[in-house]
Amino acid sequence: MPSFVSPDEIRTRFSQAMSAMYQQEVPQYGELLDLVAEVNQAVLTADPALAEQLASNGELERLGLERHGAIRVGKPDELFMLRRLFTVMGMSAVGYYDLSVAGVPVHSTAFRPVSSDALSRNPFRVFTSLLRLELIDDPELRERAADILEHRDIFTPGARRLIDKAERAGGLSDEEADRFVHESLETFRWHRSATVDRATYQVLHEAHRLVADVVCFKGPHINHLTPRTLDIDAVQQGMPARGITPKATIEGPPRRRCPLLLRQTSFKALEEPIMFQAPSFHAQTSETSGSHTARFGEIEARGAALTPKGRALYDRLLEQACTATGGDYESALARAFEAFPDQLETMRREGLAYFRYRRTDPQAPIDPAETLDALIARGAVEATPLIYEDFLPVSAAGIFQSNLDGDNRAHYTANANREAFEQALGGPVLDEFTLYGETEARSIAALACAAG
Ligand code: OOG
Ligand code: NI
Repeated sequence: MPSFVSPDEIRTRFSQAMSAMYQQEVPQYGELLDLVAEVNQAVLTADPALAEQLASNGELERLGLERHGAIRVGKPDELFMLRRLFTVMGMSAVGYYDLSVAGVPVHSTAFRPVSSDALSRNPFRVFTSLLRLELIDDPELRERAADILEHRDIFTPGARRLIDKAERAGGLSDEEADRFVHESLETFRWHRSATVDRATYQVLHEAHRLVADVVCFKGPHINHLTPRTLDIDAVQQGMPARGITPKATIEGPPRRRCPLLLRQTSFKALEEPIMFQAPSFHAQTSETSGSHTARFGEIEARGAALTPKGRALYDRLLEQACTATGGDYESALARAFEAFPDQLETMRREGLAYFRYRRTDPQAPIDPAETLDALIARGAVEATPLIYEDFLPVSAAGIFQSNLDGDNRAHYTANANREAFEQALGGPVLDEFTLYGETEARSIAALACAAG
């Protein structure tokens, strides 16, 4: 047997290489990392119990690692190839997100590790969006965009060869894995020169800023990376003092004793200099220098994964906060979420969140007749919430929107097209609820097994 590097290890090498590249490309992101590290350190110092808990779960060493990044691609076969590329790193497509409802002409999935083991080794995910050219009204422009995309290949020949190799052989050697990381990184790199002239960029930009971002460049530059923070409110407040402009509000649920799902915030995308291709003879201007706004930095804080019932309640309360009139958004959000139980045991008993069940003393016998609730009540079994590993469409739309001018908000009739997305992907996306449900069920099965 040849010895292969594990997909988890390849993912770790890849996310580290990506982080180094992005810090070089976007210095403000390095500044954000610095701030996050400072805030995390302050939280750990102030809360030794938390520090101990993170240390005992082996989470302390990984605290500074990126949790996710995002890219946007333009054509179905790019998404198809990405699925193959991410498979080499042990990442599968989980979830379907329709962002057309929020005026963003894309639909998306998250490539991420799936098993608890793989997630704990390295949780790196990539939120991946596919442009929906069919949502552009002007047929001529649509065709023009499709034609430009047709002429690009976002993957290097080396990356394609190594992906083939990994599929055929079932893995990559140490040296191949390094080359794979190096070659794959090229797909995510920023290119200062657009593949089109200024006039073309401008019409696409007018159709929608995202269309220009996806269509006019050689590749789908990574548009942000996101570390984990132990106090997202503190980082949000600390950004301006470091010359970083945060988006107006934190997306997701409010601050709570028992954190829910995902809270995230970002700094506004930077205006970066780019070069256009020389225009054709008839162009009105021959100016080739310009600027483009796409890349930013984000932070996240994760909490409990909710069941469909809990999620429905979350969605309803969020909607309530968004449509509330009078007062500021933060207080409306806090008020709305008073209706969501903020005690783990209540959340568990009401079936609002998923949990992992563990015996507190693996030696103590369990009576098979005893119910799970009784075991928990007498402290023989402990229930800890599963952490949410996915994304939230309303939050994602908020992150997208914070980087689009107010006037760039398009109105599409909501029309999810999961079928077309999965066809491009080359297979179905996994269902997040099923994954959490299975993890919970496995932990219960282990208890049943212990009880004979
Ligand atoms: C992706 C925005 C969504 C998140 O964390 O929800 C996102 C993008 O701007 O391409 O990254
Ligand atoms: Ni993000």
